[in-house]
Amino acid sequence: MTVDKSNADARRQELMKEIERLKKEKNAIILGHYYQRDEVQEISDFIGDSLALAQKAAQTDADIIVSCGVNFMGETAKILSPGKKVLVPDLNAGCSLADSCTAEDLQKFIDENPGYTVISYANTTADVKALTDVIVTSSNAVQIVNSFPEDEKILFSPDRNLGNYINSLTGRNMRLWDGACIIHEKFSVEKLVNLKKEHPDAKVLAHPECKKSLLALADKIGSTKGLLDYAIQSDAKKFIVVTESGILYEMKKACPDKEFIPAPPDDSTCACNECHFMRLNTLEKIYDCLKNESPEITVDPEICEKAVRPINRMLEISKNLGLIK
Ligand code: CIZ
Repeated sequence: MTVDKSNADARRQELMKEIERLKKEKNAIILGHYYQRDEVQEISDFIGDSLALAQKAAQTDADIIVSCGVNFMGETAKILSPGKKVLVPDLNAGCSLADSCTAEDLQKFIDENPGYTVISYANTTADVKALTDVIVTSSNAVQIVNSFPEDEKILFSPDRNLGNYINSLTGRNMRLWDGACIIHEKFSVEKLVNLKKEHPDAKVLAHPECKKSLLALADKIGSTKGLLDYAIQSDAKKFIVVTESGILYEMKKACPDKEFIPAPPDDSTCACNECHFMRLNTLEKIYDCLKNESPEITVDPEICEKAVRPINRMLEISKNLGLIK
């Protein structure tokens, strides 16, 4: 082992120990999204998709939540736990998709389309949630849209790829906000076709935030949790994964005997597709934010009150449909 590597390992161990100490001292928990760096997932108390994490946080009696993901995830945690302090390791962790739809612009879209029900993906800011009738996630969107009468006029924000995918499965004609996640848009069809040729025995797992041309090549389309569950239950031994490559950490942990190959983006020689914003969170920054109790995510209490309604409506519909208990 080189001196540099052993120094880095020692620092990592020291940070992990200090983070554990601060967590106990401050009655804090760490939420880690599936797209986080491996070491951030390793130190997290809960790992999951954005909504599952926010719900977990609301169920604990922790005083402090450290949300390791992107900012809208911290906001969702705050909306569901307004009495708790929500910290994020790096306030620069924005989200291209959430940021593609401001509340001001969505309000214009709503005003131009009177009489429409507004359905938004959970990957939105608190302000956008406050203008929404029902929130959906990529795991329940199809069923929730289908729970509305066939002639319901629906505006869907902010992801056009997910919106198109839902329209194709439900036969609806929802009007779509023209937003997208820069990471999921970046996957290359040509490189995926080549990868499939190299690994003909691999199943392709793709997230519905990807373009239609990529989804057409998938064996399974699903949310992060849906793809993970599919990989666990499948008899296949090899998978090509077409979503942010952080999910491979959990996939490999859950299925050590299976092989996971990240699908490459079209604009680089890099083999995997990483979200720069998600990767801003590091052990150093988690330690600093716990120590200093900053940066903190705050949401205007009035917005919190409005934004929780479409989330609760989603949970209520999901319960009625038997999707959750
Ligand atoms: O909402 C999430 O956590 C994301 C980004 C994707 C998913 O499918 O869970």
